[in-house]
Amino acid sequence: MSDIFEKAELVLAEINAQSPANAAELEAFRIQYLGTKGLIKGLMEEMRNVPNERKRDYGQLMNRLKQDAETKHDALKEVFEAQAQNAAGSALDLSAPGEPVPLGSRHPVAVTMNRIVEIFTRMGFSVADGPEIEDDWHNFTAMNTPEDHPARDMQDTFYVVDAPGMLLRTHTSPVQARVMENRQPPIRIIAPGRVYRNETISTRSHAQFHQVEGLYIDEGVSFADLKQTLLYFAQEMFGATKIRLRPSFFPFTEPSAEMDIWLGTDTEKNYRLTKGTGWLEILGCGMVDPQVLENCGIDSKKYSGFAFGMGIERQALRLYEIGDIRLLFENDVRFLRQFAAAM
Ligand code: 2NL
Repeated sequence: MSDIFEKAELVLAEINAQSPANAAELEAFRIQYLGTKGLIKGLMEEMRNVPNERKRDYGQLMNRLKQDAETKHDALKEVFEAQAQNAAGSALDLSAPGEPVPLGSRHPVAVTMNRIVEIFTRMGFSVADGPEIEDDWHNFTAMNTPEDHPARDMQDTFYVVDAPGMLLRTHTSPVQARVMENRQPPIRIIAPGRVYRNETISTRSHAQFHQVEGLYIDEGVSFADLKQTLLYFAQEMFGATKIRLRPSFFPFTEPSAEMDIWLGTDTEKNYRLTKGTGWLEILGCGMVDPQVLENCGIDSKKYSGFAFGMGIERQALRLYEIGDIRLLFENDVRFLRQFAAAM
């Protein structure tokens, strides 16, 4: 009886040695081994001649034969089908010219904001972010602008009807207030973002614009640190060689100043831009009022700091010589496309 086992073993070895090279050879393989008149079927029929005590072993051998043949067949079938599909695909003309993908461009306000952010991050500032819908405390009160303060008139905003005390932030200071509340100095952050004003009084002004504010708090931070930091910024951003600080007022800084950069009057453009003075106003700044530090949980006896803020739209107009601020918000692609080269 062992000759039937031998024969089956031989067929098994044969199956494993086969490697059909294409679909036709694979079909021949299937008919030869797995077909209804195939070798495996024939071997199965021999089962009745196998003695009872060896039927189990024979059955197992049959299972292996069937499994090996089927596994090989199914795997190769997949390969040949994929090959056939690829061959059909090559009817595509791969040398045909591609369809151009229209590239967008960054908005000039975003480009300007990124440049400002990049200069300050180089000096070790990190970027802070926060909500645009703020509460009264972070936007006004913590910033030394209580309910009856006249500065609130200049920063009138939009209020959330259903949530008393909630409003659209008028500057990014509340972002910095939140950072101060949450960690101790040294703090060196810039807060870029969108801010809002209710300026329905004048149709020429805008209810929405962008701002970058900066804050540096540590032991012994002085007005000299403010001057040198902002001079470096003026050099990097505008190639300016000189800055000028004029006394000013903000509720959240003391002393406060407006910073001008020196452009000179050599070119007609600079003459016009500086109204014949050679100086151009860029930003507001000052030493953080000790009361603001205390409001945000920072010991004003131990720490001091400086802060500054600037509107982005104005700087973008200057940087790209755009004549009218409204162009920035009309979203006319013929205008916006011109900044595709800027980053
Ligand atoms: C401007 C002037 C300024 C600040 C913003 C500030 C923030 C904190 C504390 C103290 Cl958390 N000050 N910000 C200071 C001075 C000026 O902005 O003209 N912005 C458009």
